[in-house]
Amino acid sequence: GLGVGRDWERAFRHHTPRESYDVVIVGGGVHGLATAHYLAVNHGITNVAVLEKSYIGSGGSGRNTAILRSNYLTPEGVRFYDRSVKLYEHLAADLNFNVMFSQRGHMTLAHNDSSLRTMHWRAEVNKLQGVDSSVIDPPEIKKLVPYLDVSPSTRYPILGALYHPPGGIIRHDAVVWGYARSADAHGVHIHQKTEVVGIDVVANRVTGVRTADGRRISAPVVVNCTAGWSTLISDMAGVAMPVQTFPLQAAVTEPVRPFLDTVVVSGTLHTYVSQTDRGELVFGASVDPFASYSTRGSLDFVEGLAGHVLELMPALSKMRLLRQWAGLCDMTPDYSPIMGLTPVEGFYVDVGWGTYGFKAGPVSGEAMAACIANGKPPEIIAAFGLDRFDEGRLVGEKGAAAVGH
Ligand code: PYC
Repeated sequence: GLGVGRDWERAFRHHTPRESYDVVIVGGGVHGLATAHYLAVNHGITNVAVLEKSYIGSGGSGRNTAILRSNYLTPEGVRFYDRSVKLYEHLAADLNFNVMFSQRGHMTLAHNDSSLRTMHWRAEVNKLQGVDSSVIDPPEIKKLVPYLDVSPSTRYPILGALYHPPGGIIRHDAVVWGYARSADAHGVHIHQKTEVVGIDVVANRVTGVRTADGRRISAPVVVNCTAGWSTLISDMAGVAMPVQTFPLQAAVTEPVRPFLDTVVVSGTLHTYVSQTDRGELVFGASVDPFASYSTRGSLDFVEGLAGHVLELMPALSKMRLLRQWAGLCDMTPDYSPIMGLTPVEGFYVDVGWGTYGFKAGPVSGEAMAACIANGKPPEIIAAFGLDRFDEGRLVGEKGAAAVGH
């Protein structure tokens, strides 16, 4: 049995880096790989390198809780994430790779009048953008998630929920591998263990990058698709980003019989939970309360998480946690991303994802590829430019966060 798979073809090839590429993408997560895929497939731009300092998907793409949704608060955000859900819906067919998207529904609980008001607000904005969301009451919630304690005697009684049927979960690693395989098949070079340590800029124009192994790779276009390190990479090009980096922790239990068909989120109790196809419960919370680059788990996090989860679903008290981990979230002042051109010609950014990055992978790749090919941001990301911070055009998306930050 151990020999099975030994002769499988590699999903993507190893190449010696060229001396120059038309486009260098920094960061081999879902954003970088999707950008490479859509550059090749939608625009015929294939002389592209993706440089990843570790292994592909080793950052936020492999550390998130795999939740997809488009039930945001601003019209710009709803349109953007809806396009991502639509791309995810046919991604398995587009990539010929099973990404296991399960549109099982997404429910955000309201435990007080002000969050119920926000749920109504989001539902109305969603409907106006053609996205399926509505506010449901405790008996409907109980029908969808029988294990939830909806009684009025809890510390934070459940008053209602924003219910979003198109939301769900996906196999996040498969999304990374599928985009990598497709980009590679179209001629893109993926270089793992290739850390960018410098970006060359001459007369306000990008000319290439330098790597930790001493190479200089020239390119007229460099795209920052990193998370966690986005400020450090942008600083190399002399572009300051209004971003602060915080760890976000998550944990997974032992597998049990399927009983939870819906993604459940509680902002008040700072937690979200879903059940994977293998039967494990995946939990997350809000970002850690201090800026840091640590990706270690903490006891403080699991203690708080366990207490909050048991307030929602007391029947889980005997379940054992198997693993915990953390990823890095680049928070912007308005909780919307920073995408598109920068003051340095040829230097593009796709950063500032906070806790929303994984679900935006496909639409970001599609939009960044169009931005690079046409030299200007497509309409769907026009609101997310870096210049909005100078011009006071913020896109406040904090109200759509799964949990408080
Ligand atoms: O925004 O859905 C979300 C989310 C889940 C985990 C982190 N963010």
